[in-house]
Amino acid sequence: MAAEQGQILVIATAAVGGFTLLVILTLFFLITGRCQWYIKAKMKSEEKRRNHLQNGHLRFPGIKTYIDPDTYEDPSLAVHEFAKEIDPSRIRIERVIGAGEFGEVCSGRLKTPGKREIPVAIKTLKGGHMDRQRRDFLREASIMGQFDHPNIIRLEGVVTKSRPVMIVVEYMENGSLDSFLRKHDGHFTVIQLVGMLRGIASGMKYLSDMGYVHRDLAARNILVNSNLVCKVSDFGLSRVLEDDPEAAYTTTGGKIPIRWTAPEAIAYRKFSSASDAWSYGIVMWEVMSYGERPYWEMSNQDVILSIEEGYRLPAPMGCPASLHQLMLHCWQKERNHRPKFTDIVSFLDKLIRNPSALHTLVEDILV
Ligand code: ACK
Repeated sequence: MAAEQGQILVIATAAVGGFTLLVILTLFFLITGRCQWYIKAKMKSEEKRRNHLQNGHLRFPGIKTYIDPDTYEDPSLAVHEFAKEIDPSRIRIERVIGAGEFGEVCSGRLKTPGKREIPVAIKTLKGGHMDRQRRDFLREASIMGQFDHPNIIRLEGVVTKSRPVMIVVEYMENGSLDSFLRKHDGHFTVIQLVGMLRGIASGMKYLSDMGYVHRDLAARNILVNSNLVCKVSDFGLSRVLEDDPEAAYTTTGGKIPIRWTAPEAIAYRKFSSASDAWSYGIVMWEVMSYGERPYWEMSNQDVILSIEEGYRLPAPMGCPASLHQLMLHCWQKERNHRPKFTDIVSFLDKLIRNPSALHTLVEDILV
């Protein structure tokens, strides 16, 4: 009997011991497993955070946002993050095509890594420049290099490791839109002009989606290629305005191209995609009038006063009423009432698909 009891005791002790060990082991695996899961999850979220933060800049997956190169402590880091360094032996300069604030603009050829040669425009920084000039010059490349759109001028790369410092961009056979239109006064169909405007609006939609405000949208800052494709160019924030002969100093000390600029941007420097939409309306007027000067020979002060009193540019000769309506929409005093670039693109797309809507001219309504 005693022996039986002893046996039961041993079995019971062993069972309790075994069960306890099982519980301990289960707990141990659960805890270490959870720890590992927790560590893995933490690492993943850290990796995600690192992906969102590039060089201290917040990035969101799927939404590409523009990074102001001036937020880099060392601006040369910005240019190398956004622009490829080109070996100058790959560049063949052919001729001078113009003058920029920093030096000559040339046309030439760039040998691509596949050995094909492509036509390019080359902006050079003239010798004897200050560090500040070099930084301002390269700022444009740091901005352009962030964009990838058929209606934005494409950056091929930069030369910074040898002299002269250069910015190499795609070649646009027909040059600036304003002089191109003046040279070909009356030569295009309304549909061709609307096609050009559609391209510019599409480029501007891309820029506004990226959070980039151009501030100097004007026909002189649009380039045209041999297929009549228009591309937005001239990036560089304040530098653009320094460089623009149209930009005048305001009473608040800024330099602003008055005729192209929204009233709130002139009055208190409130630049936004909505002020770019005002400028877009002026570009529409320039295009439909084949490069006429907005407000003709009126002085800047008279332009400001007239706009304040409610005056708006009339429709250019032969301009469809629907396009003048769109211009007036872009020139609303209240900036939130102006169309977004996405609305402008869809409106122009509809006109292109249904050109009969372009037959009514403003002159027809007035008689
Ligand atoms: O009106 P344009 O012929 O076009 O004269 C000016 C000049 O250089 C000074 O800016 C021309 N230009 C600028 N960038 C380019 C480019 N990517 N392709 C062709 N021409 C250009 C501009």
